[in-house]
Amino acid sequence: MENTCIDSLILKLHDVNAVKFGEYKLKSGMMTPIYIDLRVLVSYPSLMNKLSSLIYQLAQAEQLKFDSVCGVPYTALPLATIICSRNELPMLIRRKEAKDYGTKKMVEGVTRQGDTCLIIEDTVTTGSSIMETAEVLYKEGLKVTDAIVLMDREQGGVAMLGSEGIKLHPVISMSQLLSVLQAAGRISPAMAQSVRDFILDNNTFRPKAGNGNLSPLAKKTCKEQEQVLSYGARAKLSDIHPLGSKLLQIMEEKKSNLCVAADVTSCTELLALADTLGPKICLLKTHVDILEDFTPAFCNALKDLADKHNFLIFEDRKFADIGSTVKHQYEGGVYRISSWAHLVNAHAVPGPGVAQGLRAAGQALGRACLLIAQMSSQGSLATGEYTQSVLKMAEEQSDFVLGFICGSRITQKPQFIHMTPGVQMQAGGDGLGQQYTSPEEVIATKASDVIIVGRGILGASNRPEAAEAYRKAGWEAYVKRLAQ
Ligand code: S5P
Repeated sequence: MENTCIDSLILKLHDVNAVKFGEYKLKSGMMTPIYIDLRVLVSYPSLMNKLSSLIYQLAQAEQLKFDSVCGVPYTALPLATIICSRNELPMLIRRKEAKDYGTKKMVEGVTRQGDTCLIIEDTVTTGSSIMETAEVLYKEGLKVTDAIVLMDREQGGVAMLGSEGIKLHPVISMSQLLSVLQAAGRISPAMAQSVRDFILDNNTFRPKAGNGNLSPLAKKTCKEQEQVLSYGARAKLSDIHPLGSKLLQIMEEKKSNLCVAADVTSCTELLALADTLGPKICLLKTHVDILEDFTPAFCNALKDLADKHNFLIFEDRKFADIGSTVKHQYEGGVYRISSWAHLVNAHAVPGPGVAQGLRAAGQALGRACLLIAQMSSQGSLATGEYTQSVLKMAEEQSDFVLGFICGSRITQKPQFIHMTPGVQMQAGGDGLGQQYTSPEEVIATKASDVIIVGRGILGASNRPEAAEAYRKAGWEAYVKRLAQ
């Protein structure tokens, strides 16, 4: 392919504002100095034709073998249409939503078991959109070996798709785009460098791993995977949730990443626990519905202790209903959870509406929620693709979701706080499905941020002493992780 031809198309893309520089907020909430929006192409037919030709030329130059072509909806759909129409290639259309009548097909067009389909995409960051389309095609019995992308942001998409058996062929790379625009005087060397730094710092690919039920996504030590930031540094990130920032500050100040699971059944015992363990913890987790003598006065007393000892309150309610219902459950009923709990958590099973419902009641009060991405119990169904979908849901609602309940770090984005239950000094279980991992393993190896400990402390003859041992172990593991 002629480089000069690509160079002039890059300039043209800049002319039509398909590539913009400045401060843009991505869906994830992350700020980016470069924004690529190829949706505008439909208004520039001649540019569209040229780019489609380039894509097809690349398929030929790479001698790709395929029986049909599918564009990732929606932006790449017209590109695929032009390529298929011009070169008389069979095309497939992937539906984003199944029809609720008739065939309920997710793919339109003729599919034959074992055929190979070439995927076309406009821009790739993580590679997840191509993967989603590939998964729909796999369900139809098709194979996907290659994909072509017009613009690769070089943030890990090639590696991620490669690890899933799909070779990604970029027409234009981020590096090429930056050097052409810089050479043409469209952007300053400083701007080009700031974008390069951003791209380097925000590589999204993490190799998959599989050491046990709770760590399918992060097996390598965290240093190999991420630039490890201290809790204090993360508290100051521009895109962090204010409550996340507050929690990280508390952790840094109190040198504690310990959340105690105060699973006792009397208010008096719980308040006594909060008072004695308060100085050692960053977070106190409650199950308010197991209290036998709950009164609204208890909530006020707990709030006072949270202020006195500088910890946050996390009601482990695990909401799991439609938005409207969880809103009522959160702000109403006997417990009026939103009035006293800084944090709550939710299952992602109902879809994004669950966080929307909680946000509707909690955001104005400065509250936030955690999504349950993985569970510590044996045979948990929250693994693999489910966990990935939870991550996506959190990224889309990062103004209210500040982190996860999980077994190991599931994203390198430092604004998300990872909290891990099922923690005891000794490995083992409780005979009812709970599985325990040590503080060291959870923080230093699985790169989580907070250890949640219940019976490891509650079952000890001296609870404050046990809490101090867990605080120390969790903190030392964190210091070790920073130093790795
Ligand atoms: O996957 C999970 C999620 C949670 S929130 N596994 C858990 O054990 N939990 C909670 O953490 C559980 O409800 C309990 O309150 C605490 C663990 O308590 P422990 O006594 O087993 O340490």
